Amino acid sequence: RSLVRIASAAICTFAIGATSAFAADAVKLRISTPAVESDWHAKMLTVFKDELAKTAPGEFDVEIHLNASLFKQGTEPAAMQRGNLDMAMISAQDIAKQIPAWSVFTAGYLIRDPEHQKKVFNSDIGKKFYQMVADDMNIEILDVGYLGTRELNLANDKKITTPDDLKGVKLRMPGSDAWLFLGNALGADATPLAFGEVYTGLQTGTIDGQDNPLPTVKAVKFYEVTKQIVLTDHLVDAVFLSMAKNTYDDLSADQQKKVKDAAAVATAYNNKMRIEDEKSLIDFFKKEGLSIYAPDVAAFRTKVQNAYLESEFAKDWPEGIVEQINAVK
Ligand code: KDO
Repeated sequence: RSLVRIASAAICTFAIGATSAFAADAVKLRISTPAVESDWHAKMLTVFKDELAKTAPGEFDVEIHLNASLFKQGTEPAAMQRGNLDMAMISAQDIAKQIPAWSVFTAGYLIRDPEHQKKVFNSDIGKKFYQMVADDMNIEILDVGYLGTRELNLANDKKITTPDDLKGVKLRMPGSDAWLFLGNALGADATPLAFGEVYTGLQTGTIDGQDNPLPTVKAVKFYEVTKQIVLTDHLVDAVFLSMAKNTYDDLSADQQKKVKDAAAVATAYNNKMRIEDEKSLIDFFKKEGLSIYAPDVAAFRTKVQNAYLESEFAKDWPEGIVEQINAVK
């Protein structure tokens, strides 16, 4: 009898041990982003986490760090490369710092709309460019998400119609060459500032304006400290939900599939919500007292496209890439 008792106690201990060992074995996925909680791409990370909890219960421990609380904006790729971070939503501008060919996706007025964006990255073009990131940066892109179409958002109400009207306007851009080039190409004086400092910068007047997609202007409440939105539509922007390749390569084939599937569910959610929001937000901003201007988009497009084609960036673009991107229908 006592032997049976000892045996069952041992089984019990083994069972408890097995359960806790399983939990400790869950793959920790720490994600860092500058996004604020109410923005769609932050919510998309919760969708990713919830989806994995459903499809691979107990296998992943997803930790989401918002507001750049873990890593500064733009330092996420290096953090993943050093093995300090598992996941992030990186930008083409981040990637272009290490892979110059990627600067083609930082060019204003190239990607036409969210559907074109999705098609381009799902095509052979996307495959080739994702492979460069895997090979040269040791980062696996899981999927592309639509960050929105960037518009100008200025603190004063001096009407902006053409690039000339932006002369001398201190336009905040995220801090990298590719971003600053875009701000200057629009006709403004581009000023680098981290995302988390933009609200105060607008409030105190250290900057005259910023550019972001409308859902972000709402989520961060930039409308409280600005007076106008200029619908330039200058960049159909993307975020690439990515994983350190070392983390990705350590997963089983089944886990890799589940991670990619969860990323697809998450980006689909983000894209749907963001596109819906972009349609309805103009009224919201009008009610908040902002002027909404429809500028001479053709004038902005011509100036910006010429600036890119004549730029140093374009020298690093693969032969014929602009035509190939334009041809994706
Ligand atoms: C921004 O700093 O304006 C930007 O929109 C740039 C994007 O690449 C991305 O980093 C985004 O901020 C953050 O995710 C915050 O929304």
